[in-house]
Amino acid sequence: ANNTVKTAASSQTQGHNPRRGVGTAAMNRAILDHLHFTMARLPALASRNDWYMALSHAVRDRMLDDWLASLHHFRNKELKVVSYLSAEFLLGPHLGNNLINTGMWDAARDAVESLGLTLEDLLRQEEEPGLGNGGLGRLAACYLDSLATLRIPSIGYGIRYEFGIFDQLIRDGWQVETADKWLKFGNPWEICRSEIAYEVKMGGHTEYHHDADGRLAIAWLPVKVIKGVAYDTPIAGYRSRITGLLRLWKSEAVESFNFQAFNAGEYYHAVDEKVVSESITKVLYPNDEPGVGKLLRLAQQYFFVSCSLQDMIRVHLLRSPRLEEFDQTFAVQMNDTHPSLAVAELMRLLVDEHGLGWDAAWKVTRSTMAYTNHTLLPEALEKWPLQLFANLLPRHLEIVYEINRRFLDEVSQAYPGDQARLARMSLIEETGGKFVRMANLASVGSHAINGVAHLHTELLKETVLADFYQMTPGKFCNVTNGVTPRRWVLLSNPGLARLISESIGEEWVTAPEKLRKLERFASDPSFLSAWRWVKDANKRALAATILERTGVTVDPESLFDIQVKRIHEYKRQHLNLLHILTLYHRIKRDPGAQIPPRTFIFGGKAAPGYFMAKLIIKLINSVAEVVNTDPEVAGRLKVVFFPDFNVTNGQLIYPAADLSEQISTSGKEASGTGNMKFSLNGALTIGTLDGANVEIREEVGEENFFLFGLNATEVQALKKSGYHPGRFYEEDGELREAIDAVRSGLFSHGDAGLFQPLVDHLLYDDEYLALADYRSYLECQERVSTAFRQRELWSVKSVLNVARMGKFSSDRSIREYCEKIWKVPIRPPFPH
Ligand code: GPW
Repeated sequence: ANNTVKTAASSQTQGHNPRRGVGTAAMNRAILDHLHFTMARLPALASRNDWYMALSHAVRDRMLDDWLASLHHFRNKELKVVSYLSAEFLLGPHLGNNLINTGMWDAARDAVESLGLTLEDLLRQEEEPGLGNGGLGRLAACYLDSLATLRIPSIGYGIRYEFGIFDQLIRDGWQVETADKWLKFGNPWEICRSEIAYEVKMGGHTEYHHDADGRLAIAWLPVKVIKGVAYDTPIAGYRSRITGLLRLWKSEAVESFNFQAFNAGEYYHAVDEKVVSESITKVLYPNDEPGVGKLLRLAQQYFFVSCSLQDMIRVHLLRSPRLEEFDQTFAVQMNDTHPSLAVAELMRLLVDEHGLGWDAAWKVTRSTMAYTNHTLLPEALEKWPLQLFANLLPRHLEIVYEINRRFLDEVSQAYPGDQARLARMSLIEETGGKFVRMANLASVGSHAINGVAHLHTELLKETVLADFYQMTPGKFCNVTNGVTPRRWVLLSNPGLARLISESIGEEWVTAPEKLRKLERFASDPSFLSAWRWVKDANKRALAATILERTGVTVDPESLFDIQVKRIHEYKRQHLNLLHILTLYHRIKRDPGAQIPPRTFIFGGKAAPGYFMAKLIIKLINSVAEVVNTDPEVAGRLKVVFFPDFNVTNGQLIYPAADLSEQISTSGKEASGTGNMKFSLNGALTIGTLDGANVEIREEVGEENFFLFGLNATEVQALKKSGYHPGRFYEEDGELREAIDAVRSGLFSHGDAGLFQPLVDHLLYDDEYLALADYRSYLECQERVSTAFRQRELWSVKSVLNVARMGKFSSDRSIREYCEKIWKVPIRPPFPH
C-alpha cells in the first residue's frame, strides 16, 4: 500500500522466499524451534498443548509462501475476487485439514513420532473454532475449501467471535450451555493485521447542507464510532498451491474517539466505552433460524459488513480509481440475509463517501451483489423493527427508503393498481408494527438470487419470493449445496479413503465423479468385505467414544441409526423417538420379537431459548435411561445422546453410520448437508422428499434410498384441508401406545406433567406432521431392518451410494456459482 517502505528487498514482488523444508527432518527441527522461540518452553517441560502449538506454527510457516503469492492475486486486474460475506464460518479444527491439503501429513506424523509423541494426540488438542451454528456456517467453510482448491481468488469475510457456539453439557438429561473459550490457549492459525482497520459509525442522526459548490451534502453524525481490526486465517486448497483468505473482524474501541477527554474524571468513562465497543464481537448468537430482534445482533451485522466493504473498496482502489468498475474487482455473495445491510452500506459508501451519483452507485451495487436464501420457514425471515433500525442506522434507513421508493415505482408500473402486491414487495412491512424486511432488501439489491437445492429453489419461487420471481424471473437460479470431500472423507474417514484410492486411484478427491468407477467393485466379494471392515472399524471407534462420554455400552455389530443436526421440531427428532418407542413396546408385548439390534444415536444443540427443542433432548435421554436398562430389551435397542455435536465430533460420527436419518417435514429443510456427509461415507438414507434428499435419491438410485412420508405438495394439501393430528392418534394403536407412554410418566419417574407440553403440541397442533408421517416411517424402518439382515446386499447399496455421490462435492457447487452468478472463469486444475 501507500506506506510500503522501499528497501532493496521490496523490489522483488515475490518477496523473501526461503526454502522451508517439508521433509521429516526439517519438520522436526521446525517444531523444536517453535517450542523454543514461540512457546518459550524446554522440551522436558512442554505440555501437549505446547507441542500442538509448535507443530501448528511449523505448519503455518510452510503455508506462508503460497499464501503470500495468493494475496498477490488481489492486485491483479485480470482476476475477479469472490467475496463471501457470512456471519458464520464453522471451520472445524485446522491442523489435520491443513496437513491433508498441503500434503504434509506424513512428514508431520513422522516428525512428531521422532519426538516421542503421536500426531493423533496433538490433533486432539485443538479447540475447534465454532464460529457458526450449523449447516449455514459449515457450508461457508466447505465453500472456502473449494474456492482455494479451485484456485479462485477469494476472501471470506466474517466476525471473529470471542465466544463461538456454546459447548453443550448434558446434566440429568437436560442441555446445559457453557461458554466456548476457543481462544483460551491462543490461536496459532490467525494473524492479527493491526494496520488493516476501519472505523464503523453507529447511531446518531443525519444532517443536510449545501457544500461550496452548492451541492447537497449529507453528514451522518453518529453517537458512537467503533474500530474493526482484521484477523486473517489462511485456507489451504487441496494440493492447489493456492491459499484462500478468511478475514474476520474484531471490534475495538477507537482510541481518538474514546480517549479524547483523557483526564481523571473521564478515564473510567472511556474504559467503559472500550468495554461496550469490544462487546460487538464478543459472542455468536446461538439461535438457528427463528429470528431475534436484538440490537447487538444488528450491530454485529452492520459492523462486519461495513468493515468488509471498506476493505474491498481499498483493494479496488489499488487496481483502479473508478468505483463504477467495482463489480469487475469483486463478486459479493451474501450468505442469507445476515449480511444484507451490504446493499445499503455499499450505496452509502459509494454515494456519501466517494461521491458517485445514485444511479451509477445503484448499477454497480446490483451487479456486484448476489443473495443466497437458506430457508422457507416464514418465522426465520429476518426483519428488523423499524425504530431499532432507525436508532442504530439512521442514514441507512434513508437509503432503504430511497431504494424502496424507486423500486415501488417500478412495481406499480409493472402491475398498475395492484396495491396488495406493492405492500408485499415493499422493503418496509407496515401491517402490525413497522419492520425492515431484509430478504426484500437483499433481493432488490442483487442481480442473482439462489436457493440451495432444486426443490427449495422451486418452492422459493412459488412462496416466499414469488412476487420477486414473477417480476424478475431471470434473477433466480438454483445452486444445490455440496460438502468438501477433503474434510468429510479424506480427513474424517482415512480407512475408506485408502480403500477407494487403492481401487480407483486418487483423482476422486478433486474429481468426485470418478467415484463412479467404484460401481464395478460392488460385485466383488473381497472388496465388499474390505468395505465392511472399514465401516466396522469406524463403528468400534465411535462405540469406544460413546462409552467414554456417556457411559453407555453399544454393540458395534448392531445397526447404527444416526440423527445428528440441530434440534428443531421441523427436523422431527421426535418422529425418530416415536419409532424407538414403538419398537420398545413390541419387545415388551412379545419379548421374543425378532428385532435386529439397533443403536439409535442422536446429537445436536438446541437454541438456549427454544423450550420445545430442549424438552426433546430431555425426552431422548429419558427414553434412553429406560430402554437401555430394561433387562427384557436384552441389548436389542440402545439409545444414545452424544453430547456437544460439533465439527470435531461429526468427523467421528458420520463415518460410523449405517443409517442416516433425514426425516424433516417435506418442504421445510432447505437443503441439508449432513445428508450428503453420511451418504458420502457409505450410510444409507431414510428420508423424506425434502431439500437435497430429492437429488441424493435421484443420484444413488431409488432402490438404494429408503423413502417415506408425504411430499411437499401433499403436505400443503393436508394443511389446507385441515389437519387433525388427533385422528391419527385415535386410529393407530401403536402410535397411541407410544404417545400414551410419554404422557403416563413412564420416562419421567412418574412425573406425568414433564412432557405434557410436547404431547399436547403433537396432539393438538403438530405443525410438522409427525403423526401424519408416523405409519409410513414405521413401515419404511421395517424395510431398513429387513435390508440390514442381508449384509452383503446392504454393502452393495452402501458402495453404490458412495460411487454416485460425486455431484455433492462443494467443488461442483462452487463451479456453478462461478458460472451462473459470479461470472468468474474456472481455471484449469493445478497440474500435480
Ligand atoms: F435461517 N440454515 C442454517 F436460513 O443452518 F438462515 N441456519 C440458518 O440460520 C438458516 C439456514 C437460515 C441451513 C438450512 O436449514 C439447511 O437446510 C441448509 O442445508 C443450510 O442452511 C445450508 O444451506
